[in-house]
Amino acid sequence: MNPQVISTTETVDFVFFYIFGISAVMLIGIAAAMIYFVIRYHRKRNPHPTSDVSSNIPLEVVWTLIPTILVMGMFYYGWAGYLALRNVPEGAMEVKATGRMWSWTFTYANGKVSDKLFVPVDQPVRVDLVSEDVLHSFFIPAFRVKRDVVPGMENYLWFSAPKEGSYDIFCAEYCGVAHADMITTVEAVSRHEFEEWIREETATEEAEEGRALLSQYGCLGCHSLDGTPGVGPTFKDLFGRSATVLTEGRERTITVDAAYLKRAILHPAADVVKGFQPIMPSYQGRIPEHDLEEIIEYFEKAAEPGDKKAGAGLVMEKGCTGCHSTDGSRRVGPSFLGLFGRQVSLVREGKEALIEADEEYLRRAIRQPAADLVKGYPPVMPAYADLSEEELQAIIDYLKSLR
Ligand code: HEC
Ligand code: HEC
Ligand SMILES: [Cu+2]
Repeated sequence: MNPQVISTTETVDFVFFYIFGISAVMLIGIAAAMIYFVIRYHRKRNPHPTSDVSSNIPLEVVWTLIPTILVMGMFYYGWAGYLALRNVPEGAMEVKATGRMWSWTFTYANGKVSDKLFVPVDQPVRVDLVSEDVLHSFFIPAFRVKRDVVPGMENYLWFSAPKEGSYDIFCAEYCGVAHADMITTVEAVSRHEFEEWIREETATEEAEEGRALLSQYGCLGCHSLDGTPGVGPTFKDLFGRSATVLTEGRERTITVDAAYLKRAILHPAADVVKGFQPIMPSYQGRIPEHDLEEIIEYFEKAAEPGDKKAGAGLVMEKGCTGCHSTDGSRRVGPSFLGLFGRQVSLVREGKEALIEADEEYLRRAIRQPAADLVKGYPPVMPAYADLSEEELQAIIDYLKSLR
């Protein structure tokens, strides 16, 4: 059996139907013979035992040989199938699956992390299985693969998705109260789509490109990024701020949005920011549409605090979303939605207390979850002592943004 050609689904299904088929034939054959004998040799028909057969060598050889061949056949196909499941085809893509109470995350070769397993179709994928806490089991029913995920042990499985689509992934080893929530999917997409997805830039890379364009077009000679005054207004906190501009000699107040930015870059003389000289050159015809869009996007993105974006990624990577929803629904833990500033009933050293969820409280709830317990919830949150200070801050900023 060549695992390059035969998928895990075909391998397992073949062995299953082979053994099932033999079992069915045996069941029917034995039951039929038994019923026939019961009737044929019923005492009423044969009041006196007549047979005195003591042995029949050919018969004994037949009933030993046939079952032996059948059972060895089951063994052969079972073993060949097992090898096919354990021998990962050459050129398989490697992904690390991390299981924890109660979520899965996937880490790809380039460092990208996701909560669904993205794979190209017809590509063998080797999944290395890692547990951060207890025993889990990684199970993709559609591909007939299931393997325990054991803390401290290296384990793996492989599969190849034959068609584009979404295939369930379960945890198949009871691992605590929210075990049933350890569900995610394999997202099998075309190779082209996968390449795009895996290369999708992180926020930092996008920001770097935006800055590179600003420098390429010479904008940074007159505009600063960090708030220092220059010939032109600073780009710091540009998007969304209000500015007083002179339009045809008349003063008006505008809010910086995409349309305004476009006008400011292509026709700087149309609106001149108050307090500045009208010396900005027009970039009409000098910036390709594509670059212009990217610059505007850069300004838009720069308006969102970077920590918020990083925080959203972190709560997925660290597995917080396995226990906390961001949409207000109750999971194992309270929802993150509207948490900041909420009144929280706590059990602290056995006594109840009502406090407001401020930054200090969030920090403690993440670093030392056992210190204060939110009333009505089990004490199952792990302590995240290894989060760096920046990571913690990014998570807190993100939580604050979930109003
Ligand atoms: C020669 C200096 C100079 C260069 C080069 C320059 N600008 Fe300007 N820019 C200015 C000045 C001065 C103003 C304020 C007067 C005005 O509105 O025209 C301004 C205004 C702006 C504004 C409006 C800002 C606000 O606060 O409302 C935007 C946006 C802007 N520039 C973007 C750019 C971009 C993008 C580039 C590069 C593609 C660029 N500028 C290149 C001098 C410059
Ligand atoms: C294993 C499930 C689990 C995981 C994983 C988990 N938590 Fe929790 N968390 C809980 C439970 C249960 C509570 C409520 C009981 C308590 O206070 O410990 C809670 C409480 C909290 C609270 C206080 C909530 C409130 O309403 O006052 C915060 C904040 C919090 N978690 C943040 C996090 C962050 C951030 C992460 C990821 C770094 C995380 N949690 C991971 C289960 C979890
Ligand atoms: Cu599990």
